[in-house]
Formats: sequence, C-alpha cells, structure tokens
Amino acid sequence: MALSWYPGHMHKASKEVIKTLKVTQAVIEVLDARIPHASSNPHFANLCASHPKIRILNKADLAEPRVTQDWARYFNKQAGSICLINGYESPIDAEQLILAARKLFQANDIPIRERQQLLIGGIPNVGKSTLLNTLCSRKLAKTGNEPAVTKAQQRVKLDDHWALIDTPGLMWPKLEDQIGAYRLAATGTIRNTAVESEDIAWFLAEELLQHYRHRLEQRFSIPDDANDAESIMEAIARARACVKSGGHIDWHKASEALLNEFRSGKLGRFSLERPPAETAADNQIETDSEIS
Ligand SMILES: Nc1nc2c(ncn2[C@@H]2O[C@H](COP(=O)(O)OP(=O)(O)OP(=O)(O)O)[C@@H](O)[C@H]2O)c(=O)[nH]1
Ligand SMILES: [Mg+2]
Repeated sequence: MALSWYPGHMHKASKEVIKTLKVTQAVIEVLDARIPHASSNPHFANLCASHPKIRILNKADLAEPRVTQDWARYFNKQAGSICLINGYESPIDAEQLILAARKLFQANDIPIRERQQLLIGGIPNVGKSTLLNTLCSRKLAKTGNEPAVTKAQQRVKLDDHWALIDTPGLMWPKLEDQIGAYRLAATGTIRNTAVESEDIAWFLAEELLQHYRHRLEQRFSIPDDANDAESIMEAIARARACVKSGGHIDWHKASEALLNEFRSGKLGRFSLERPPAETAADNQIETDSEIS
C-alpha cells in the first residue's frame, strides 16, 4: 500500500507558513543528512521558491561525512543557496549562522535591515527545534524523538538584529516518490501509527543489504548466504532474541530492533542518497568494501 501521512494540523501549519513567508526574506531549510533528497519537501520548496535559502544538512553525526560534504558542495552551487552541516558532533553556532545569512543576503541583493527574521522549515522530526535551541544556547522550543512535536510557530530572538521562527514539521499531501517515502519512514519522519514497521524494516533491510552488507554482518552475524530481506530479518530476529513461544520468529519485534538501531546510530553512519552526479561514474553508491 502507498505510504502517505498528511494530518490536518499540517494543512493549517502550511497556511501559517505562507503568511510568515510574506514578512520573511530568507528561510532555513533543515534536511536530513542521510537522505537530503527525500527529506526536501517539494510543497515547502514551492512555497518559498523565491526565498534564498540556508540549507542545513542536519543529523550529520548519523551520515557519512564524505557524502555529506558532497551534498554541501552540490547545494552551495545552486543559486540563492548556502549550505551548512550540523550534527551533535559539531553543532553550528549563532555566529556561523548569522555570517551565512549575511552572505546570502548580500549575494541576493537583499538589504540588511536593522531587524531580520529567518523561518526554519522542513519535514517533521528532522531537528528544527533542536537546532533553534542549539543556536540560542537555551531550551526554548519543545523537542522530542517523534514527528509532529511542534504544533505552532515560535519566534525567538537570536540577537538584537536576527530572529528565528520555528515551524511545525510539514509533509505534503501525496508522496509521489514511494522510495523516498519509505526512506522518510525509516529515518522516523512519519508517525508510527501511519506505517507498518515491518514494511519499513524490510525495505530498510534491502537498502542496507545492497550498500552496507558488511555493517549488517558485523552487528547481526548475518550468514554468508543471506541475500534477501527475509534472511536478513531472520538473522536479526535470532541475534536479538525476537522469538515467540514455539520458536516462531517475532517479525514485529525484529523490525523494531532494526529500525531502532538504525535511527539511533547504533548500526553506524549511513548515507542512503548521493547528490546527482556530474558523470555517471560519480553517481555510483559505494559498497561496504569501498566505504571503510
Ligand atoms: N543524532 C542527532 N539527533 C538529532 C539532531 N538534532 C535533533 N536530533 C533529535 O531528533 C529528534 C527530533 O528533534 P526535534 O528538534 O524535535 O525535531 P523537529 O524537526 O523540531 O520535529 P517536529 O517539531 O516534530 O517537526 C529529537 O530526538 C532530537 O534529539 C542531530 O543533529 N543529531
Ligand atoms: Mg519541532
């Protein structure tokens, strides 16, 4: 079944975003560094198509550093776009953000007024409110490890000249790109109640088997002949004792185990997407042996 998740509050929140964009000259688009393409909301991109953007590749501590750098180069080449990398390992600070905003304004001939505001937008659970708290060095916005924590816009002053507006995470009505939708679900953007964890885990097992087999082998003792999602999930079930009475595999528990270990970073750092390549050779995703 096709994945989709567009609860009513997001429709309302997107109308509020449209209003705020009218009095905001630039936006901060927060992307998930593991899936920068899938985590870019096309509806939000349309709403702020004419606004210069600071793109933040967030949760960079969960992605492969070299691939994240490739994405940053890709976004920096786009007109009206500056890209910063942020994560728990090396968080950006207010000074860096203001410097980037000044550069963006200058490059786009936007006069820097006495007071400016930047709207922070993006999909749910990508770390927008955490970023705001980090930049302000105070816990001003509510955060949480589930999508749709922020329900209303919140404006905070970064300093005497710059303010930030945190917004609720937005999805869009129809997820045309279903691979992207599954990647969003795998990283925890879509509410658990809107997806079957087994579907998502099987999709993830296949993606990881293709590009990160070595990691799976190391963590879950995957047998050499395992070559499909079912055998991977079976090995995970055994490694994590997800077995019901009578020795039957508890597929649901095994799915939750894989998703939890992937989302928390216990399984390692993953980049599930690469930037569009200039040449076909650049576009190849490395296999484990090339990554290490
Ligand atoms: N590993 C890692 N986790 C992060 C990072 N930033 C945020 N998180 C976690 O991601 C989860 C979501 O963070 P929030 O800041 O609430 O995300 P949000 O985008 O505001 O989410 P909504 O308000 O639901 O749209 C929380 O569990 C954070 O601790 C990061 O840089 N690295
Ligand atoms: Mg939030």
